[in-house]
Amino acid sequence: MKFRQLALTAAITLATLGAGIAQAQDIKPRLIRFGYGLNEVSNQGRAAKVFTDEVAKASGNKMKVRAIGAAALGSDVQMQQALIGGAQEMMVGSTATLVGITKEMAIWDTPFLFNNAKEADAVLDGPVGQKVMDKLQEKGLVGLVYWENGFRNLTNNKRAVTKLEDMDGIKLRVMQNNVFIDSFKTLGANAVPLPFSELFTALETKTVDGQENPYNTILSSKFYEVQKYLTVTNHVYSPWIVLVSKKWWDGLSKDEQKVLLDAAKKSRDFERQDTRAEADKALADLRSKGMQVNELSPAEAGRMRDKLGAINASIAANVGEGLWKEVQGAVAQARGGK
Ligand code: KDG
Repeated sequence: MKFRQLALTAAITLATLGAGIAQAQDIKPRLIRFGYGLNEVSNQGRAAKVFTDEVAKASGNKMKVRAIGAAALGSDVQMQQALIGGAQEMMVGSTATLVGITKEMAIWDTPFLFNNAKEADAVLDGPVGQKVMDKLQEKGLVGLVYWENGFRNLTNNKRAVTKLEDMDGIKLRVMQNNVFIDSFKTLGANAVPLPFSELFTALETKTVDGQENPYNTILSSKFYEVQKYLTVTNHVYSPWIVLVSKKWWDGLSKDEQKVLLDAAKKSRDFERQDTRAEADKALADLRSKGMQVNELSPAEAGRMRDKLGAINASIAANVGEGLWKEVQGAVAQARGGK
């Protein structure tokens, strides 16, 4: 009799344990790989952590984000392809590297489009920013929000750039994007398109002489170790964009999609605040690390603006006159015009 009782008890225990594991497996969290290109200790890395925490909190840990930085999952372009194929769930990267997928993204590369962050936020978060973002869906990507990469400035190892002629012959790495290639060719540089993940090595081995990025990136990517001169140009405002694989997104419930969108918006607000706070002190940090910093004189800045204005017509032709005019109108409205 005793043996039968023992056997029955063991059977009930195993069944309960099995049900427990099965139940635990039923609520196994949905894993989300979120790739990005900068170091973990950067504005991009800090905002990715905020996104990770917000998703866990809002989903009751049913959705788990693994934020993977330093281009460990690939360059922007490689991650974009992984999202389109469904091999990776999410990423954040530059809108400029999306132009091979959605040509309208090139509108955000227009030199001197925005004068300040207020204008950028108003246009990117407004109807036309959403319209450009929605264009991605037909190519297998879902854009959630824009983050701030920031206003871009010039660094190089050849000479201080105090006038346009100083750009002549500088081998300048640019993003893989025709607007950036055309812009710096127009300014007299030898534009060399390279993925961000290859940039530090290219500078270190003198494959290229210089590059252009916001202060935050110059600091967090330690470009000051391999770059001597920094010229303040603020020649273009660069957005980042948080992207989801549409293949994967379409398989989520509406509640799960809402969790991701709400978390993305919270990460955007944090990222902009964090990036701007860091940018305010980054220039002083770069000086303290030995970079020789100069600002273009108003006359030379005006010459650069005039020279770069020449490529606006090709941008408008590429993205479509309608979108060009709509964005210009949104900028004018944000600037307080009509
Ligand atoms: O993930 C890093 C990329 O977004 C990169 O585009 C940043 O501004 C950048 C650059 O110069 O490539």
